[in-house]
Amino acid sequence: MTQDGRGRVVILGQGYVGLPVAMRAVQVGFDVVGFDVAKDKVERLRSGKTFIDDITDDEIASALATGRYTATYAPEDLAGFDVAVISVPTPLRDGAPDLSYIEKASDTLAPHVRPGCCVILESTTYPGTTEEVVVPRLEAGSSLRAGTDFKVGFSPERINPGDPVYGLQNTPKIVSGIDEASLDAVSEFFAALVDKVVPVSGTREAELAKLLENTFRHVNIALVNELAMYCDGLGIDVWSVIDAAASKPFGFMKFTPGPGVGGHCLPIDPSYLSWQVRRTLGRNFRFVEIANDVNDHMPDYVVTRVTSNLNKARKAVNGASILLIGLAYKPNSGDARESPAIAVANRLADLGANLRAVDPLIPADHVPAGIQIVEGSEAEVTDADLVIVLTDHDTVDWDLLERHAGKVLDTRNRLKSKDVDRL
Ligand code: SAJ
Repeated sequence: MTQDGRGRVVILGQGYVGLPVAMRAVQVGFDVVGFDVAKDKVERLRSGKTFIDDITDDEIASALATGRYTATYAPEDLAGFDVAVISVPTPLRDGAPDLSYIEKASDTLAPHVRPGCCVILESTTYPGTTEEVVVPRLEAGSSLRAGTDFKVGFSPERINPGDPVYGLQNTPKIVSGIDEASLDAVSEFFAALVDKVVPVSGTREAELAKLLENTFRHVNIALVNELAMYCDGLGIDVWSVIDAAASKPFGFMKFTPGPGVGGHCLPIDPSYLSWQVRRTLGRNFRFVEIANDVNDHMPDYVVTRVTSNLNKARKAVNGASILLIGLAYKPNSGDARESPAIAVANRLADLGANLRAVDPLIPADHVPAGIQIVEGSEAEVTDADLVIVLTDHDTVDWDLLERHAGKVLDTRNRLKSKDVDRL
């Protein structure tokens, strides 16, 4: 126990979820071990260097300076913990949940589980994972009984990278346990870190609440994406329709069409839910299936709009000089994971287009081969046969594009000129 008795916390996974939890736990007085299997990440942390947008070098250096933050890739450093938090990736593999990271983390942690400790899973996963996957591994590796000897719970992450308003501390935190004592332990831990905890009745309810949050977004984005395709055929301005509907102060939440759905959450989380329903009940979760179909189709739809746009100028996609504005999956982020903009770029490259892209945020190693990153200069815009707005970073010179709106396909409704072609 540390001098103020907060206790010893180990956090498995020091990425965009685990690192903010580690930093906050140090801030409030815990003795924290940040464990990650990526040795390069651990070395960077040990040298006080960040690798995620939301945590600065200074925050890491301050944590190190307290003497209560240790970054490590050595499993033996997990020994003696009071609270363990598992914040590791849960990707899809061939359309099915890949729990290998959770399994590995549970097996690594298990030998260090001791009487009275508490293990909390944060990774987004399907209902049942905590009790059917994590608990058995912790019990097997420790010869202790969950509930009787140690506590276990689930508390979904709600870290929103780059969000200027909501961070770990001011976002309500759902907490759950395999039993009352576990719920109390999980609740007590996170109550020390965040402004508001939200206890729920069981770990499955907490696991499913997280999936509902993001499935809700995925389905509603698909709704407006499908509406956009039909509005184009009907000659109706879908953006005006959505803005008008959004004037309703209740019973409506605004979502906007785009080139598809990217990121580390929406393309993945809903499929964890539909996979669980299919595996357990043999049923298709139709809303998720339809949303996946619609959102996955948007890059193809954008390419059909590019083709018809060039055809009006009697040009083919093959050989056309196309300037892409934005490659990341969402504005003001450099994250390219599952980016629909890159899906569009790859399709256009396959059709023989000459592609250049303006994206000051995306790391060079995330730019697909064959696409040249350029400055958004006047020359680049005037030389292009077509400019496509795919991700509307604030740093783009939008006035310049307004002046050349006649050659722009805007998938984000960022330009206001009547000459622009928009989804
Ligand atoms: N998108 C649209 N239309 C919309 C909203 C989003 O096409 O109306 C696209 C985005 O361009 C992006 C994708 O969907 O490609 C996902 O966008 P997102 O705004 O959902 O951002 P994410 O993927 O970073 O989602 C995260 C989630 N946060 C967590 O899971 C902790 C989500 O719950 C948040 O609501 C979201 O951030 C947010 O609000 O920024």
